Amino acid sequence: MEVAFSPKPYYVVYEGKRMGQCSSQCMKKEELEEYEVHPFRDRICKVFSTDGYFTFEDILGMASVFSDLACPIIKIEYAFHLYDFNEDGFIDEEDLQNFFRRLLNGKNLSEEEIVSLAHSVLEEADTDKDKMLSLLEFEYAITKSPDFLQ
Ligand SMILES: [Ca+2]
Ligand SMILES: [Ca+2]
Repeated sequence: MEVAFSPKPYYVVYEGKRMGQCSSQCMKKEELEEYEVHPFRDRICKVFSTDGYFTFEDILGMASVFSDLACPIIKIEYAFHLYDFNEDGFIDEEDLQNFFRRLLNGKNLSEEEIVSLAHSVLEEADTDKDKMLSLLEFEYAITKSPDFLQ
């Protein structure tokens, strides 16, 4: 079965309450619980599900990406979609601020620190200086610092 990355992003609205109404082919709510504490849970649901539901294929796709055996490039491409909060195909400074706000939630970082962190990451990774990270720039940055994906 083809479970490789599809470049077509899913523009679906995720409704958490629908999760419990899935048919038997869908993932049960309990099976998703390990993702509930994930700071990007809503993005994971959005990127991987179809119309807010998890079909069997969606779950296979998600499992294949989160698997240790998954090709790093596929993981990076999914991460790119997860972190592209405004879904414009690039990761800009606002996306990065969103990312750090979620990732460092509860770490008592001030808004200024988040903004400056996002700015310095963008500065470093934005090789063509257009103030946005393309998939290629993102891949390159991740490859240099694999911890970023964790
Ligand atoms: Ca974006
Ligand atoms: Ca760029």
